[in-house]
Amino acid sequence: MISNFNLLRDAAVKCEQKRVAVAAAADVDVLMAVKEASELGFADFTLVGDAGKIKSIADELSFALAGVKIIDEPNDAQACLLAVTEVSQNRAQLLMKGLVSTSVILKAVLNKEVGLRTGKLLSHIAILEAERFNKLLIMTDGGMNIKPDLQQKVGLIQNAVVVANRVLQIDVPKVAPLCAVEKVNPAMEATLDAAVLKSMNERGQIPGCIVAGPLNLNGAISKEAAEHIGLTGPVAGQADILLVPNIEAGNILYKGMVYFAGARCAGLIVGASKPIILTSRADSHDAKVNSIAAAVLLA
Ligand code: COD
Repeated sequence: MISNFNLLRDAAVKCEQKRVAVAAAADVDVLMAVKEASELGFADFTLVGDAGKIKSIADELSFALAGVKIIDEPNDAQACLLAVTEVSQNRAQLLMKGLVSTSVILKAVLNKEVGLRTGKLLSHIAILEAERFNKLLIMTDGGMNIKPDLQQKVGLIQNAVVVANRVLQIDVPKVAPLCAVEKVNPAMEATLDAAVLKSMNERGQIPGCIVAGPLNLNGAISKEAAEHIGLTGPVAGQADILLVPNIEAGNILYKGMVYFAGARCAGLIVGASKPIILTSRADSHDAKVNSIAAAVLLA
């Protein structure tokens, strides 16, 4: 089991070398992350964006661009489509979001001609490392699916299980569909979905994991809290995957962990034919490098 980002980075270095296509790469923060990942030996890079700007930022960063391929395309939406095409034509094995809005790159990923659709649900995964926990937590979906229905929640769990298996090396992850309370309340839709997800898991409809719910956040991640509330079973207090009820809950939990608790993090989109490294401008340099490492392990 990979329990922290240092171990995760070590594992990424040992993986077979992959190439990452970066969409709209002309940005200092993005190129700093590319430089570090390239120096650490995680991957090679194809940078799509304004070539003049990319070269001048690289100069400022003393980044020699060794092994880097540049595709000149100053328009962001076009740069996303070209970067996606690099991946769909297998000239690169991973896609990374540069300085472009999330919805623009996601639309390129979903493009019917050149995109990376598989027929499966695409979803956002955050991996979080908080000082008080001696393991990495997976949280989904605070970045793509706005208000997932029950069927989409099944897809979110399935995508998260793949990340738990391949990136965190957890064979049978424990999944907590998060709610405000730990009992079914018909007025709270998330508790109804949680109970159904648990039942679907028990009947083999969501394999490869253990789902329990409804669970509140403390009941999901703290053994002491779970005991105090009287929650039993393998997931209570020990969840590996936190399934949030909607994008707002996920986004707030993610930013709360990072800003209040100083958590280290990584962000990915999964479910496409290849992993997508998706961090925002506000994410730290550490988060960007962690995300590249996590995607390399997933690929
Ligand atoms: N998985 C697979 N296919 C999808 C998904 C998905 N999650 N979402 C849409 N599709 C397919 C649909 O089946 C359809 O064929 C096509 O894509 C277009 O569907 P729409 O019209 O519902 O989707 P769009 O293009 O309007 O929006 C898709 C987005 C992902 C852009 C949208 O859901 C979105 O903006 N999500 C939030 C992204 C965001 O702002 N994140 C930032 C939070 S930090």
